[in-house]
Amino acid sequence: MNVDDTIAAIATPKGEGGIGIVRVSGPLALPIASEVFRPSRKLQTEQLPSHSLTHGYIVDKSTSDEIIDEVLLGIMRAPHTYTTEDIVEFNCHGGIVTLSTVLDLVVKAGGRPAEPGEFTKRAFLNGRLDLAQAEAVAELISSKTDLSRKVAIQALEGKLSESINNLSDRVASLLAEIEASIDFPDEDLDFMKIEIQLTNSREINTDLVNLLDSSTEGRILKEGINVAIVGKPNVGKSSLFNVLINTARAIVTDIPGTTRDTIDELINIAGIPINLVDTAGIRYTDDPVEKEGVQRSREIANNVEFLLIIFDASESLNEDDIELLQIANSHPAILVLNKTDLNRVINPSDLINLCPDKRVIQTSIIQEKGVEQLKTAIQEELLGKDFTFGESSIISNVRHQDALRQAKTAIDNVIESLENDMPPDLVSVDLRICLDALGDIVGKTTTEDILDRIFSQFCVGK
Ligand SMILES: Nc1nc2c(ncn2[C@@H]2O[C@H](COP(=O)(O)OP(=O)(O)OP(=O)(O)O)[C@@H](O)[C@H]2O)c(=O)[nH]1
Ligand SMILES: [Mg+2]
Repeated sequence: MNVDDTIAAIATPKGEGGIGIVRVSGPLALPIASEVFRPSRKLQTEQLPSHSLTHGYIVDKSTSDEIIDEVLLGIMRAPHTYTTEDIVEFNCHGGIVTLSTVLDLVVKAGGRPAEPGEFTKRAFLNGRLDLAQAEAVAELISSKTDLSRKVAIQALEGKLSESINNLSDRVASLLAEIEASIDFPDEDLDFMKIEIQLTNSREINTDLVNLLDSSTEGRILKEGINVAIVGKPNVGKSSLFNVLINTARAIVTDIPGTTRDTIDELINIAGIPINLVDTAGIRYTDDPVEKEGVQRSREIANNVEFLLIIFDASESLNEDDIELLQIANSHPAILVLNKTDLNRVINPSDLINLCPDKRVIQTSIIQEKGVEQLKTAIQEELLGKDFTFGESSIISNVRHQDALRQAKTAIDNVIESLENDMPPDLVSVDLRICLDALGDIVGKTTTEDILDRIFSQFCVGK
């Protein structure tokens, strides 16, 4: 990729807005500004100080200085900028026609339309951000809850890279030691030395495992999770759906078989982005429309990542409930025992007898009782009881997770070789694999096509 030319893009969303920004980065940024911008005061663009805003106009010189927009010009001179290059930003009026016209003028004056993520890619190639930080920029932009924002900003600030670089340093010094013993084979291999190398390798392994462990929560926080409400008809599924999304969206009636199709809505429970799905009640039916709905519910019950399975406390369990309890036994789920305000026929123990590993939360959705306990239980089941967002890094990116797995396999092999007195050159091969895998995360060893794939997922203008 050429990093010597000057790139330009509309950096704000396409649509009407108070302001819209056209961003330009590269050696021609300032000459382009001189060409298309006319300050309202008698100033030369070249004289404007760095990191300043100046009022003026975008003018089209080809049509005798027609005014295109009234703008503020932001100037940021290299090297203290997002890309480390000269950057100018035109703060225009937000609106796609104006912004496109300004971008056209910038391109005519020597800019090239930027590819998705190209500004951030330059920040990476010019060494201002490492790859994990660059990826965190996209994660920050797409974060769906406050907690996922926290994970992203922590990575952008370099916390994750710090943990990875610390591990890399430890692997590198182990490698240096092992390579020294290859270079000087006559020296007696000190038994103590191998013990220390083993201890160090095991410590690296533990840290890799801890990072990998955080990826389950990290991925849920970043990508969210599908949670479906299932149960036989009339148990209160749609009522629970409405309470959790805080809107009377699903139709609730006392007629069993009310919900015929699935509906879903994105909600936030304790910082977890959840796509909540309401389903048709599962039962045997001859009605062709309901049958189709029940079929969908069964598919969802068997495929969705997490289930809230509802039972009616005022009715004894029937074979439809038994089918649901069997599904619960083989799926991540919470059992909800609803309608506890009515005459009670079943107790939590009746459910636990048939489904011993699952948690039962008792509710009366009509009285909004037990809903908070249910939310806490959902949070604990999805993130683990002890989850707190703290100092330690969280892995939220599949690419990082894969690289950490490779690093762990390699260090497992190192440990095995050291334990079995294998020759040091064999150990050093695995240590190099481990080092490269860690290097991939922060972009030290990442190939051009992987970089292209990563940055192509960004938005244009970032
Ligand atoms: N007494 C009592 N009634 C409830 C409770 N929760 C829901 N209901 C009532 O039960 C009936 C069925 O509720 P829905 O939410 O439509 O049940 P559903 O499981 O979605 O039913 P289908 O869509 O037919 O499968 C409605 O009349 C609700 O008002 C509760 O906790 N206590
Ligand atoms: Mg319903």
